[in-house]
Amino acid sequence: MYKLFYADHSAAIGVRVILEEIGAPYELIRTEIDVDKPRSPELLKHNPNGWVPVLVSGDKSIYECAAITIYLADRYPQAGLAPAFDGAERGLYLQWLVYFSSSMQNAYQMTWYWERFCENESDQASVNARSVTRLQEIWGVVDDALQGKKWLLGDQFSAADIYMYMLTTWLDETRGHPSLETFSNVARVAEAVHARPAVCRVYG
Ligand SMILES: N[C@@H](CCC(=O)N[C@@H](CS)C(=O)NCC(=O)O)C(=O)O
Repeated sequence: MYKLFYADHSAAIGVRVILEEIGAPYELIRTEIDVDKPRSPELLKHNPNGWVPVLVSGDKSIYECAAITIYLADRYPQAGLAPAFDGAERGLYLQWLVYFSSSMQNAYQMTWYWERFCENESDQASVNARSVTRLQEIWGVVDDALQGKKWLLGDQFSAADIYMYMLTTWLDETRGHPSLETFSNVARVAEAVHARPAVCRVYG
């Protein structure tokens, strides 16, 4: 039985979808992640950064959404969420997961956690504005790459599509973010991911 440190709408939701896809039993540990609230000692024991997701398996735990995704998809190859180690699209699969977890998530963090990107509160507007332009640039790269493709890896669905779907749900026009419809290829793939039973069970 896996345990997943979890908060609604957070990066932990993508890992939850992966667990649903592979059909592994898991327990959610609902976790406080508000910037102004203290972190539980239990969370800090597994992740000193104080963020989710953290996946606990026996006496081992892992944090970082992309790392957990790679770990689970490789551990359950029958779920068909990752190209094999020697598969033609293995490199592209890893590329997208790392790009999402580094460039894309950082661009979002500049909206939600702007104080981590500047010394002075007076710079908040500048950091937030750069978050918006980075999201435009990065989603534009993803959208171009999806031109003429069914999924990120072409004909093969993978955990990278699930990760991408999660990231689309964070676009928030009230924060000035571009709308999902701006990126028609991304919107098309996101709709197809949303139709999967495992995604419906988690997102409703
Ligand atoms: N790089 C980490 C980032 C995870 C992350 O930003 N989690 C957010 C929720 S989406 C969180 O727990 N934030 C609380 C905090 O950073 O203090 C990952 O990909 O797992």
